[in-house]
Amino acid sequence: MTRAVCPGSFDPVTNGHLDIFRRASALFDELIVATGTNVSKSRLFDPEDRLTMLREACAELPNVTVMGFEGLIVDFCRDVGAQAIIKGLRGGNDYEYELPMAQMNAHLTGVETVFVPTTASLGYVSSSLVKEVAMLGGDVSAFVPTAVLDRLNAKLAEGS
Ligand code: COD
Repeated sequence: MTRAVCPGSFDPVTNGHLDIFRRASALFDELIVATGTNVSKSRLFDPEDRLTMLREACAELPNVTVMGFEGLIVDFCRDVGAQAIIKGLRGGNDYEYELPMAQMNAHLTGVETVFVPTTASLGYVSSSLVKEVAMLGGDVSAFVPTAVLDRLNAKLAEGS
């Protein structure tokens, strides 16, 4: 049984993330999408909302489960018996950011990181840009699943 974990903030999950889930889930028997906290980023959605949106977005992917995690990702991988961490790469900046984390995680427990290149048409999509464009009144419907769009609009309406 091969099992991988795809971790992220997913604040919120985008079509770029979903594309990585779909493609990575074809490579492993089971894929666990794990939402955690990136301490260097401020967040819009609380962990429960991010979990709900991820579960709705992944409902059609039969071998994907969604979980939350706290603490080190390597400890979570050990707890769930995952052999690999999946990370999507959009370009050089992602690589520079992800490579030392992959090396640190390998050093800590030996878990391998598998990099999946973005689909070219989704390479410019990020949670941060989606939030910024939506906050300033732009249309982000092409970049997020419907479940996210509704919550994003509701969240922004709360703040206005
Ligand atoms: N196409 C392809 N991939 C994409 C796209 C896209 N359009 N958009 C984003 N991605 C990829 C990102 O490159 C990343 O690999 C993944 O999707 C998740 O992205 P985000 O932005 O939701 O998540 P991050 O980068 O904020 O998540 C960081 C973690 C929470 C995974 C990280 O901070 C972590 O592991 N924290 C736990 C604490 C820990 O173990 N720290 C030590 C690490 S060595």
